[in-house]
Amino acid sequence: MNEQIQDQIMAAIEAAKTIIISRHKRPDGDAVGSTLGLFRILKASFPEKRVFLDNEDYAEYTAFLGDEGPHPALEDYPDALVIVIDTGTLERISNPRVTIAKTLIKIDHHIDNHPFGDLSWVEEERSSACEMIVSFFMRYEDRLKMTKEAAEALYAGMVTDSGRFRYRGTNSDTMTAAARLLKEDIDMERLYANLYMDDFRIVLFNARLTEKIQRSDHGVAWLWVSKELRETEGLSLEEASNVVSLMDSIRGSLIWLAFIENDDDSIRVRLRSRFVEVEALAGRYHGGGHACASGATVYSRKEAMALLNDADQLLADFRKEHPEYL
Ligand SMILES: [Mn+2]
Repeated sequence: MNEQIQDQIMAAIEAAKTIIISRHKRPDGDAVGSTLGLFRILKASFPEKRVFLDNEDYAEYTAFLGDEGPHPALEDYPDALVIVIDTGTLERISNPRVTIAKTLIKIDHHIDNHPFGDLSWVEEERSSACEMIVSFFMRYEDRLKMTKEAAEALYAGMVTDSGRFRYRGTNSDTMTAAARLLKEDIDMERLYANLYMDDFRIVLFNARLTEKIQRSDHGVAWLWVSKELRETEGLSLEEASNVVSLMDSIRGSLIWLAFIENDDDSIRVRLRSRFVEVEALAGRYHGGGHACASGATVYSRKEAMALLNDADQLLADFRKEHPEYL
């Protein structure tokens, strides 16, 4: 099934004159890496084709991966093949023009509650969308060209989405794909320095915020970042959202949540977990994602506390069944 879809995607790529690649809003390392990686592979493999990236936003912390090239014109769309990577729903795509494309392809590893596209290749168990792009490349290696710059972008996405190869979904396919990329002589020291260093002000902020972590009755760890706090600390939304990782190593806290007040009145919720799955919970609060890493949105403090309460109940139920998990 997946092989057949990949063959169809490869045929569509080979037939297209114009290819446009898009990803989700507020892109993470995987969204940037997978789109930039495929973009560079296709540019190197098919110099005669017009290949573009087209997105309305980008991520500061992956800017070191390099230039995304010029945007296509609106007139390019009706004849174009558009490939959307790492994006579960149409609404999350950082490019509203995708719907006027001649052909739309979805390549993704999020839970597929909202299918879209003329062709859709979704593997929910994959550790990253970048891993899918690399395995796609390896399947057609006789017809495609890898470059060092493409490999760097793809490796960055694999590393970040798998939590440096720690999260669920990391398996022998992941390592095979990573091993293939390492043949391209990636500068690993530079890559990790760019991905994982924090400014000193962020380190100090994290130290202060760590003291503010709260835990619910059954151990759900949570943090609240108000709009006011973001402003006094001079934090971007992206920086504020990263506080979720401060809670990822607390014994007994199998679920952890960060609430980040947006500029409007909505509140972004980042849900993370180990062993117990939180995707269905996120789904009840305008969200979704992966089994153990999801996002949601709530619109009041009250709704946020309802979500927290549901998470607490979920963890209580899970603990009854699985007291052995730490
Ligand atoms: Mn991803």
